[in-house]
Amino acid sequence: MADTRLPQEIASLVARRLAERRGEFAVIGLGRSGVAAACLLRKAGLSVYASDASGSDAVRVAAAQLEREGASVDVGTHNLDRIAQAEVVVVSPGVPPTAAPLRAAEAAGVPVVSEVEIALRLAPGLRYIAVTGTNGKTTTTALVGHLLRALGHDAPEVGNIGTPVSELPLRAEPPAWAALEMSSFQLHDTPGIMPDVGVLTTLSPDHLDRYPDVAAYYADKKRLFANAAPTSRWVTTADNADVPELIRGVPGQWHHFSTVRRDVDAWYDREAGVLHVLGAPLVRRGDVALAGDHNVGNVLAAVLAVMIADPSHRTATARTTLAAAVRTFRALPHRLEPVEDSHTVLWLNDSKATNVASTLVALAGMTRPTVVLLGGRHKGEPYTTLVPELLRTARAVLAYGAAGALITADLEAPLHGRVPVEHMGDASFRAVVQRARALARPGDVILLSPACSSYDMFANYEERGRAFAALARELA
Ligand code: UMA
Repeated sequence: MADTRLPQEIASLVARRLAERRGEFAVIGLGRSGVAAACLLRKAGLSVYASDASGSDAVRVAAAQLEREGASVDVGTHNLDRIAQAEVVVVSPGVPPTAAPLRAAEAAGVPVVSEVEIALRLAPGLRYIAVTGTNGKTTTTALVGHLLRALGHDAPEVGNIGTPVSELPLRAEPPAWAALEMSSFQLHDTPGIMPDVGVLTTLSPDHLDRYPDVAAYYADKKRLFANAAPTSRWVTTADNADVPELIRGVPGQWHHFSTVRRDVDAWYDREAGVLHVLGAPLVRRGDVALAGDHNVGNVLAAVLAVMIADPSHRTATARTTLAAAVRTFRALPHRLEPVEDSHTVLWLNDSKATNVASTLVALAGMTRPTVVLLGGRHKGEPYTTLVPELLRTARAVLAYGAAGALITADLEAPLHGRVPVEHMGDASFRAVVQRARALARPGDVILLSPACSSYDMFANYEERGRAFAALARELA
């Protein structure tokens, strides 16, 4: 039974319970989010019961830390009765809504919120630009943080990008601003979100291993606008077919960016090679050190968001500062990151491409024959949408890991033998990369852009990307 209360009701109920400081807060999951939330709640003087279904070494280390902070902790189990009696449940984003502790909380009418919600309530003065979207949100968030810092703000990047928001109020000098990346999982449980500017980068199917359908995933993305008002400021793309429907009727001042249209607030003059924002040229495309049109979109989105966030960000001096900052921004690791470029083969680590749409963007950017590594844990989307780009650019496809058979089944027939698809069976990641090396010819690209999560072989996409980079250096 889902919680039928309005987001505003849940947010104010949680705020009240935080202020009252009675009863117990139950934290579910002892990953980065859970640990940070539990520490913050303890520092705020609240009682905490934290639990994790796993008994892994990492969880035990986290549990020991939280016990030192005065929390009561269970490892390897959730005490459902205790959770049902909690004042508030704080859930980690990786815990699915169907998990037993969440069902117990809902059945008992206990409000369930994210670590982000707790942090925002306990950092009331924080100004933040929140970024969501299927792809581009991490790079856009990193750009927003980079630009805000260039303007002289202490503005860390937090949220899905890696650092829990709950770490901010614990700092000796909490920052005034933050660049906040929000995943759909986090938005699901952050009813009080009210950013200075909210950014929606792109929309396409993802996470179908967790959501029953695309509509449910999009509904969580829409929660960015849960507290929209006429004074809200929003930035989104004009280039996506699904965005207009999602934002229809959402109040606020809307600003659009585009890499194809010119009738918007931030646009790309492709012929002249110049990015324009709010009525004036900002920076030359050649001075932006990021590959691909999608990154032009990310830059336009980030600059637009930062400029509309505050009038002082729109002065002539600020504009010059922002342009200079765009020029010094570099690609993030695991996002089309060149990791080796010797002996005429270029190795690109795009391990962050954990969905089909993201891999499609990577393939569209390829200008050389490419040996493509696809695989990992399947997330529910068909791989057939990759066919046209694979036909255009792929020398071969290596389908590996748990999803290898599904990928092969989806691609083999439509590629008609014009692009060989090799199913790697239960080969190790090393064997897969070795095979890619053997297939690549001088001038080729070897691209790891898996379109799947990494969890069949690795702890996370970063570990997968590092393994690929190490093998690239060894084998090149
Ligand atoms: N767990 C339980 N009970 C359950 C299910 C899980 O106790 O029923 C436990 C697991 O055993 C584990 C913990 O919950 O110990 C996992 O928590 P988590 O997966 O939420 O991991 P965190 O370390 O808290 O990381 C989360 C985000 N992870 C996910 O959304 C899956 C991180 O995003 C984020 O950086 C971090 O919070 C800080 O905000 C990662 C991610 O993969 C990068 N995000 C997805 C994406 O980008 O596609 C959404």
